[in-house]
Amino acid sequence: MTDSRPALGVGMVGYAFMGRVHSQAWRSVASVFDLPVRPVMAALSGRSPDRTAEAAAMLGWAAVETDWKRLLERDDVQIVDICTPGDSHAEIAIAALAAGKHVLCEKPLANTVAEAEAMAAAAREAAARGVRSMVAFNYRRVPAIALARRFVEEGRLGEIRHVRAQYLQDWIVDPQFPLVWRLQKDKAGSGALGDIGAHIIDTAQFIVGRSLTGVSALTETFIKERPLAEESAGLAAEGGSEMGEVTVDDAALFIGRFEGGALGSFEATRFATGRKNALRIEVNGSAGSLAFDFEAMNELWFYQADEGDAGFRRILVTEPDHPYAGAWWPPGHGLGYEHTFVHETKDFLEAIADGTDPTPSFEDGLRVQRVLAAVEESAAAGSGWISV
Ligand code: 4PW
Repeated sequence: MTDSRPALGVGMVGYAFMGRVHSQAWRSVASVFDLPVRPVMAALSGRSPDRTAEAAAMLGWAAVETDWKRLLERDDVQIVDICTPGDSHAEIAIAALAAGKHVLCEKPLANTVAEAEAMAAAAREAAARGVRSMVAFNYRRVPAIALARRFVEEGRLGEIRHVRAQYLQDWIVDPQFPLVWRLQKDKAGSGALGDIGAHIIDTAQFIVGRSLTGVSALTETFIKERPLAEESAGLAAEGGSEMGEVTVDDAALFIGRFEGGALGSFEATRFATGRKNALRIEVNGSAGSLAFDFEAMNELWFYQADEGDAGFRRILVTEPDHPYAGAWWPPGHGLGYEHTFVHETKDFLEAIADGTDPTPSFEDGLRVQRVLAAVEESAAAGSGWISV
């Protein structure tokens, strides 16, 4: 049987960790969700012909390009999916939008505010032509986080007073772990701050529906030099004997104030020994609280003051009426990291089909970028208050 839904061709740039997980999403989204369109994995772009061809065969891409600009010339590509380090996001995204391609771009949106501003301006101009763009803050699409957002929107937490967010990892605790691109400012923009701090900034602003207005921050680079990387894939790598300078933060901590007066505390670190991917957020409001930890991603903890002293109760976010969950398995059969990307591509494809602007938009990505810049400025100035 053939799928009669109109096809939208995807051209993806990059095939490392994010490229693999995005590929998995493009492969499965139309078989899980009843979409008005179906994605076709038209072409994968990477610099090395052999390695790109090998990745394309394994991940399910029909063709290979060794220059991303070729994707923009292809008639079978309507969507460009950017899975490269931040130093190339602006150039690729702006060119793709100008060529009339819808763009999905990995986070953080860019390496600098100036790049993010140019991307947001290009996205606004493209939207007027019906060309859509979205930044890949995938954690918004964790069912429990989307449910948390729903609870805040429904007013179940009352007035929001506190947001406590952490993103804790430990994959570079070993000083011998090599100097991969995520530890180089020219490629990544910043360290734990932009890579994982960006996620908690976006997640917090998404859940409470308010933006940060100012911050005071501390950053630290615990290990100043590391072996140069010989091989790297995802968050794993092999190093050689030559050393190089670490040019980004290992950890970033900051406090902030949200519009409306809520107070926030944020911690992003790759030095939380034993914590692998602990994106945690707790929100306290006048009528209740909620708490989430990605290491138990199918659960949302919820407290409602009018329930008396019952304490926090665990909601297993796998019910058919919970966000995204109904399309998958029966209640109790949980989801994983990769599903958040399936949800992201679903929402993106639906927005394209409906002719609406998907979120998080490049404007939302720019908003996060401004917070990242304010955190860096504050830390450099001895933790002084910086308005966003
Ligand atoms: O976006 C983040 C990455 O850059 C991820 O969600 C986790 O942290 C896994 O790798 C890094």
